Amino acid sequence: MLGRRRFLAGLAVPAISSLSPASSFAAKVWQPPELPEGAIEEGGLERIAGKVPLIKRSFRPPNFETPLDYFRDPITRNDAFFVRYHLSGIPEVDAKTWRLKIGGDAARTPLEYDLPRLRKEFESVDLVAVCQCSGNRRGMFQPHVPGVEWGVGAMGNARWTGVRLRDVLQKAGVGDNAVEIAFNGADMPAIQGTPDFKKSLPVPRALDDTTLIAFEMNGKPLPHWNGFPARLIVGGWTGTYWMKHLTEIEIRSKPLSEFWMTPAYRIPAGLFPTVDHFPTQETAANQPITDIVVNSLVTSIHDGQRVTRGQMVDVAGVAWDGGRGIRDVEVSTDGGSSWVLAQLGKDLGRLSFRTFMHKFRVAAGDAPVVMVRAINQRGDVQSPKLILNPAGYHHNVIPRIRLEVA
Ligand SMILES: Nc1nc2c(c(=O)[nH]1)N[C@H]1C(S)=C(S)[C@@H](COP(=O)(O)O)O[C@H]1N2
Ligand SMILES: [Mo]
Repeated sequence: MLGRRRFLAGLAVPAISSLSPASSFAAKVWQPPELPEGAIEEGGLERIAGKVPLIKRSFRPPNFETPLDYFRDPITRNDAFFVRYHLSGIPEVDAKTWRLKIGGDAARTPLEYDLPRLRKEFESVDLVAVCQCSGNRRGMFQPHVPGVEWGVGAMGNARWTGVRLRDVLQKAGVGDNAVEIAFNGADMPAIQGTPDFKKSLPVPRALDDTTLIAFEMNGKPLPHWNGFPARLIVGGWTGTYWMKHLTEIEIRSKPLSEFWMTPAYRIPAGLFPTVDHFPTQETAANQPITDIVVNSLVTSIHDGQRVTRGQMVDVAGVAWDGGRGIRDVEVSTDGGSSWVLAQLGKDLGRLSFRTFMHKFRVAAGDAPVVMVRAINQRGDVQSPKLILNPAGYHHNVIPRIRLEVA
C-alpha cells in the first residue's frame, strides 16, 4: 500500500530552508536540532498515496509528519495532514459496505448504521479543531525517550464535518450504569500478539458537543490515511482518542482495561495539574493523557538563522490549547528580559490554531534571542522548562531561537 521507499531529493524545498541557505538541511526539510541524529537522517521527505511528501518517521505502521511550512496556514491541508497508526493492517474501507455498530452492556438499544443513514438521521455540525498526537515533539525530549521520535509536525488543524456523538449515543440510550464509551476502528494488528487499537472516553466527554463522528475534513471526504469514511473528533483532547475508520461504539458499565488505555498513553499522576481528569481510569501512580496543554509553534524563523543588522524580522506562527482558547501570545526578542504582545489573527474557534505575528528590527549590536509564549483564557502558560515524563508527552516548552547577525 505504501509507495516505494525513496528519498525525494530536491522536492518542494520548504521556504524555511530557503530563508537560511547555510542550513545543512536545505536539501531536505527543517527538523528540530534536538531530535536524535538517527531520526533526522531517517526523516526524509517521502510520499504516500494522496499526500504531499511528508517527513517519514516509520513505514510499518505508517507514521508521517507535516513539514513546518504547512503550519503557516492556520488550516492544515488534507494532503499535508500528518498520519499516525499503531497497527499495520490498514484496510481500504469501502463506504458502501461500511457499518457502524453501537452496542455494549450499558446500551438500551443496540443500533447499526450505514453511511447514508448515519448522515441523514442526525444533525450535521462542523467544528475547527486541532488534532495533536500525544507524542508530538517526543523526539525533542532530552534525555531521549522511546517511541516514535516526532518533531513538531505530528499535529494539524482542520474543519471537521459530521454528527454529534451525543445524538447517536442518545438514540441507542446510555444506561444509568454506563461509565465509559469505547471505540474501535477497522485497522488490525498485522502481527499476532499486538493488541488491537481500542480507546475509551469518560461518558461526559463522549456526550460533549465537541465530540463528533466526522465524515469530512475541510469540506472533502476524509482521506484514507486520516480515517475514511468516519472518525471520531474529540475537540481539545489529544489525537489518541480520535479513532479512525470507526466501526464500533460500546457503551460500557466497566472501564476499558486494554493495552492502549493502560499501560499506554499515561502521564504520572498530578504532574500536569491543569489537565482534565478521567476518573474511571486513574490510579495512584498515573492517569490517562487527556486534553492538549497550551502551546505555540514559530513558523517564520528557526534557531541559528542568519539575519542582517537593520533587517525587519517576522516572528509568526500558530498557538493552540485544549479548548479554553488562546488569550495572548507574548514575544521576547531579548532572551526573556522583556515581553510584548503579538498580534493575533482571525479567531476560528476555541479549539483551533490561532495565528500570531510580531515584527521587530535587528538593532546595531543586537544578538536577538526570540522567545514565544502562548497563554490561554484560563491563564495557563507554556512551560519555561521541559517537564520530563516517561512517554514524552506534553512538550510545550517556551522556545529560545537565537538569530545570528551577519
Ligand atoms: N483506527 C485508528 N485510529 C487512530 C489511531 C490508530 O492507530 N488507529 N491512532 C490515533 C492517534 S495516536 C492519533 S495521534 C490520531 C492521528 O490522526 P491522523 O493519522 O489522522 O493524523 O489518530 C488516532 N486514531
Ligand atoms: Mo497519537
